[in-house]
Amino acid sequence: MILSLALVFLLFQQVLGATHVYNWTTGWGYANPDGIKRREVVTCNGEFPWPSVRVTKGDRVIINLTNGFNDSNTTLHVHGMFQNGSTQMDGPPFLTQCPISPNDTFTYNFTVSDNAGAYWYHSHTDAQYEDGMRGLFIIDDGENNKNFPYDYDEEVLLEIGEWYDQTVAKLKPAFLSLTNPTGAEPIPQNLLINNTRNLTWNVEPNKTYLLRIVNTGGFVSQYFWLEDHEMEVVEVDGVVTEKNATDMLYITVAQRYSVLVRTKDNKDKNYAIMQKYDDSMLDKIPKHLLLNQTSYMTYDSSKPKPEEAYVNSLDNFLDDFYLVPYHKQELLPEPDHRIELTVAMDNLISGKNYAFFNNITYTTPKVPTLMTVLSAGKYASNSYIYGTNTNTFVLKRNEIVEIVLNSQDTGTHPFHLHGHVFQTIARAGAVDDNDPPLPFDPKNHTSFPEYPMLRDTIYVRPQSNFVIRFRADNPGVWFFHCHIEWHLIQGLAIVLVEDPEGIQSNPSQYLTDSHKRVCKNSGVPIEGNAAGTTDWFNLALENKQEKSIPSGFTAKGYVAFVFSCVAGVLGLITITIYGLMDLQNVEEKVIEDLQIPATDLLEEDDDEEIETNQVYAKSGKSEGGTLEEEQKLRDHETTKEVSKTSSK
Ligand SMILES: *[C@@H]1O[C@H](CO)[C@@H](O)[C@H](O)[C@H]1NC(C)=O
Ligand SMILES: *[C@@H]1O[C@H](CO)[C@@H](O)[C@H](O)[C@H]1NC(C)=O
Ligand SMILES: *[C@@H]1O[C@H](CO)[C@@H](O)[C@H](O)[C@H]1NC(C)=O
Ligand SMILES: *[C@@H]1O[C@H](CO)[C@@H](O)[C@H](O)[C@H]1NC(C)=O
Ligand SMILES: *[C@@H]1O[C@H](CO)[C@@H](O)[C@H](O)[C@H]1NC(C)=O
Ligand SMILES: *[C@@H]1O[C@H](CO)[C@@H](O)[C@H](O)[C@H]1NC(C)=O
Ligand SMILES: *[C@@H]1O[C@H](CO)[C@@H](O)[C@H](O)[C@H]1NC(C)=O
Ligand SMILES: *[C@@H]1O[C@H](CO)[C@@H](O)[C@H](O)[C@H]1NC(C)=O
Ligand SMILES: *[C@@H]1O[C@H](CO)[C@@H](O)[C@H](O)[C@H]1NC(C)=O
Ligand SMILES: *[C@@H]1O[C@H](CO)[C@@H](O)[C@H](O)[C@H]1NC(C)=O
Ligand SMILES: *[C@@H]1O[C@H](CO)[C@@H](O)[C@H](O)[C@H]1NC(C)=O
Ligand SMILES: *[C@@H]1O[C@H](CO)[C@@H](O)[C@H](O)[C@H]1NC(C)=O
Ligand SMILES: [Cu+2]
Repeated sequence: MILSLALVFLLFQQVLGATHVYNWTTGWGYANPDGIKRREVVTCNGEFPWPSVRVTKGDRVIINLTNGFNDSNTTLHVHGMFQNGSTQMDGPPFLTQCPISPNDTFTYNFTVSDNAGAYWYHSHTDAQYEDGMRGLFIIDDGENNKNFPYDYDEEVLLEIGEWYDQTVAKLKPAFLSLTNPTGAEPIPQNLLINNTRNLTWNVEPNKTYLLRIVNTGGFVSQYFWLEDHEMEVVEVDGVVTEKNATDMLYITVAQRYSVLVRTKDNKDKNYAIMQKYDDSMLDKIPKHLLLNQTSYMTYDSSKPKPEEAYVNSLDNFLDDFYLVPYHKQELLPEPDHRIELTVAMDNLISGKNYAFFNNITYTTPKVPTLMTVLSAGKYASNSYIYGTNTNTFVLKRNEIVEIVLNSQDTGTHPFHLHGHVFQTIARAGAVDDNDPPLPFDPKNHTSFPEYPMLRDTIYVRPQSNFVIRFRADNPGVWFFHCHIEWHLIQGLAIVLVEDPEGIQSNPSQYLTDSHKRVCKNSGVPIEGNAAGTTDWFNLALENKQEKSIPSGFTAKGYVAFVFSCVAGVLGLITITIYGLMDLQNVEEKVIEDLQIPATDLLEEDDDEEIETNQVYAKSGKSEGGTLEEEQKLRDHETTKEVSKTSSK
């Protein structure tokens, strides 16, 4: 009797799914993942790294996230989770919830209904995950992953990423500042593997491993290869694929690859696991940066460790565009709704470098967008109420949406869509820095794949384009953004309000008590438009981006000017004045006031990126301020900002 009751219970559990509860409190501690420098890291219940989560498809997950920081807000996002019927649990602040204030707790509560495979979770606030607030989130498809279509003997997780020797709190003020006019991203000191380096993976011969590789970094893509071992790709971003064998992967941040690795039939030697920076993403390559990181695939620990494994070319990595999903899905039909996005990076009046989709740098609304949807009634389908500076697009239920992304930037960017996987139907090659950007031409493109690859994070090549499609069948408020944390800070994001009526009519995605309390504690209203008012079409008080640089004054010229001013306090005051005044002829006025030869100011740089040093050198020449003086000033600026942040 007891046995049968237990059986019934087990059966019940399997049908309904288990519930997993995690009580996590954030905090600061110390760790030394790269073995070079002990530094402050974000801890989970006092520990680092954050735990791996493993659940089975159909299970419920409850994460009570308590903000244990003294001076920062926080939030948590499970990357790739569809959150179907639970958009309010997705995590991004000002989209689906309010920022969680220090000492407050938010309860994430959702069922893992349609996802399986390798996922991860991370803070969606202020690049906190670069400081360690991230972990793996693995979902079995059925008990012991029994519904996964390929055989393997053992599953092994591998988290890769990058690491800075300083916290984001230190790096960010210097990054988003007038002293970094080209927006050069901070360069990570090391690549990590499982939150360490020089890792040993003990393998047994004659076995098939399912190796799940997850890039939880916030900036650089990595080349990944195993010496003399082929990898058969079987899953990307939680989408099972037809097998495709390769010797090398190219993994952007936020992407996941699961591969089958067949080990040798003997234990004669050990082999290298290699990670390499995509150094084309770095503005400059520091002399001592270790570009190739070696770890060890060890068959026999008594045998010597392998040396670094070289390859002749990095060009032969698997091009994920050609992967075919195992559960084939035909090319979606011509779109009902096409969204064209142009990516650019440029300076605004302060001289800081921002990122733009269609000239807009994402600026948070005063009311989280989901709460605008829930409180706006019939106006929810009018995109205007979500603000003019949030790049919000309203999608109709079940329409086919196509996003055409044209990048004018010379870097590679990984873009991520929340709430969906999308079909990648076109992606063009990289365009050389000296040539003009190549926008997608709907009248001239290679034929779309019959069964396009599906995933949730995809890169665009330098100055190039991609086209993705999906069906708007998941009511919710979803971010589409660059997953380079620095670029998200710079505003490279849009918001999709998908099927607002569908959101309003499903009580399972209404605000919980936890939402309401968190909003109250952070002083954020839970109803109204982007400007925080229920006078729905009045956006007078919405948050806006800074002004543009006055026309006629080129960004580079402005930046050069700013640099020539940085030499002295007088210069800073001047900038403030110019920033505040709506000048018609700022250029002439500046030249007049400062008596600088116009050629020095407006000299257009042929290189797309001016290296910070060059700018310093140039301004040093034109305005007589010495390099050292400027360096001192910059250091002073940085330290000031930092101490301000940490004493808050
Ligand atoms: C989480 O905390 C609640 C109380 O806040 C407690 O009842 C529960 O047992 C805890 N769960 C775990 C898994 O720690
Ligand atoms: C890895 O090896 C390098 C070079 O030998 C060493 O400097 C570093 O401390 C090691 N890191 C770890 C985490 O073991
Ligand atoms: C955490 O989750 C549990 C579910 O086990 C819930 O009962 C409890 O109220 C939550 N605790 C907090 C502090 O929110
Ligand atoms: C936390 O969020 C609230 C609401 O947006 C904001 O007023 C406050 O400045 C934030 N705190 C920090 C430390 O960023
Ligand atoms: C934190 O919150 C708890 C209750 O949730 C309260 O008892 C405590 O006083 C708070 N601490 C601070 C420092 O605000
Ligand atoms: C989680 O959500 C379910 C379904 O809405 C609800 O029954 C349950 O009480 C919630 N649990 C917590 C801890 O909020
Ligand atoms: C990497 O870390 C994960 C999570 O802690 C662990 O399950 C896995 O076994 C580690 N991989 C290797 C190769 O050690
Ligand atoms: C691996 O399998 C082959 C044949 O299947 C066998 O000959 C060999 O001994 C095995 N190697 C080891 C180390 O077990
Ligand atoms: C890194 O690896 C690549 C590919 O094997 C090789 O061409 C390059 O020389 C290596 N660089 C260094 C610094 O070891
Ligand atoms: C495997 O990838 C190559 C390109 O890397 C592609 O040409 C081929 O069609 C793919 N095959 C399958 C079955 O995915
Ligand atoms: C962005 O601004 C440029 C220059 O002001 C203009 O030509 C272009 O049409 C704008 N693009 C969009 C999508 O608004
Ligand atoms: C079509 O695109 C290709 C590749 O970008 C280009 O070489 C060709 O000139 C284009 N043809 C037309 C008619 O625009
Ligand atoms: Cu980017």
